Amino acid sequence: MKRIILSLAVAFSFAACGDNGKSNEADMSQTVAEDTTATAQVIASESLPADSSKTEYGYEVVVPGLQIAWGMDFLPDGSMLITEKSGDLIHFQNGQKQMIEGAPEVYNRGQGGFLDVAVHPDYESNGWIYFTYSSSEGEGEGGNTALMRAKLENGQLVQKEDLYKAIPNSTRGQHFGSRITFNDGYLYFSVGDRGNRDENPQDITRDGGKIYRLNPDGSIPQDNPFVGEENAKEAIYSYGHRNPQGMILNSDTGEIWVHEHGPQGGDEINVIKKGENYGWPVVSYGINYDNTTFTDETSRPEFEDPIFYWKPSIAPSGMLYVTSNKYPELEENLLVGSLKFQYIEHLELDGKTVVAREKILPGVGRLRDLAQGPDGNIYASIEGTGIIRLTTPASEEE
Ligand SMILES: [Ca+2]
Repeated sequence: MKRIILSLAVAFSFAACGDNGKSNEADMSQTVAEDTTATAQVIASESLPADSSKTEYGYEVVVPGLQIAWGMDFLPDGSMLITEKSGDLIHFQNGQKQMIEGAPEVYNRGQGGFLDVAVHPDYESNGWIYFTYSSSEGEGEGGNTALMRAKLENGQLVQKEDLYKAIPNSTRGQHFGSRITFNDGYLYFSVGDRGNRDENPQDITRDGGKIYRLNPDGSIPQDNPFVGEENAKEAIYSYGHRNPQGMILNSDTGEIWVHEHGPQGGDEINVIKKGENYGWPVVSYGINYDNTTFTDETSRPEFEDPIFYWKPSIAPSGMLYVTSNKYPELEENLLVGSLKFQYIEHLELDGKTVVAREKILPGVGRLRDLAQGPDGNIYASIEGTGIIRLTTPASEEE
């Protein structure tokens, strides 16, 4: 279901008319008439208190004995690929964990390490598996986020291809991103601002604080928004992000959505649009974690507003757009993991508007990732516990 709502960006444009002289009412009405993809209004979590879930969800531990399983995805046979942040790549098949040989060497520092894994949607015909991880390849001390693809044969990664490496390397431990998602034949992945918010997110000639779009072989789509711009990183699809650690294809709208781990009170959900700037750190709903402020502005006409932000922050990690009919109340809704409050947040959607929130499995542990298996079940990665399957009273009777 799609609804067209006058966006707050337009409202702010009106407010800003007198200041920048660039806008006038005629231009604005033009914008409203043409912009049929206007984003929904900005919803604050404060306006939607999260209740306990209506359904009494439970869980079963499916893969025990993991530390920080940062990413997971499924092969068509239902077996699971799992990254351990410290560097292990695990194939979980028929109840057994098998270490995959030949995993990339990771720079395991702070928030960096082995990050996401994603199986190509046409895996059965092409066999490609994609990974993001922090890598020390290239010049300079430290590391930055890299994207690789490879095939899995006899418990080993083969035909490894380095597709992207963000530069420069940095010894800072913050904000590597990273998630991988496919849409419409393209691969999208995220790199956080690497703890350098003043230089990276607003500069398209630098990596960091970006969503990237590539062809699955790593080449740059010629209709990427900054192709041909001087010194631009042509893989960039959108910019002005902080640390996106959740990314999904909303299969209802056909859009890539990300959440980004924000400053204190500034975690956001953004609908990704080609070439747009999401404002970090010029605008934000948050403040620094030491309670000092860095901006008084929450929105500007030239930036894309989030559709939702959390205040207080939940420290989001992992996101899932549920398409399975095994969980009727979750279908076509979002699930987001909370590292800080240790539960799964269910965000009920009406189009692009979050209309309700609830807490699933409160106290379960620090959530890293969420995924839906080919069996239609929902899985979550919990630090120190492993991979769990979300159950309902109905599924437990089966
Ligand atoms: Ca933003």
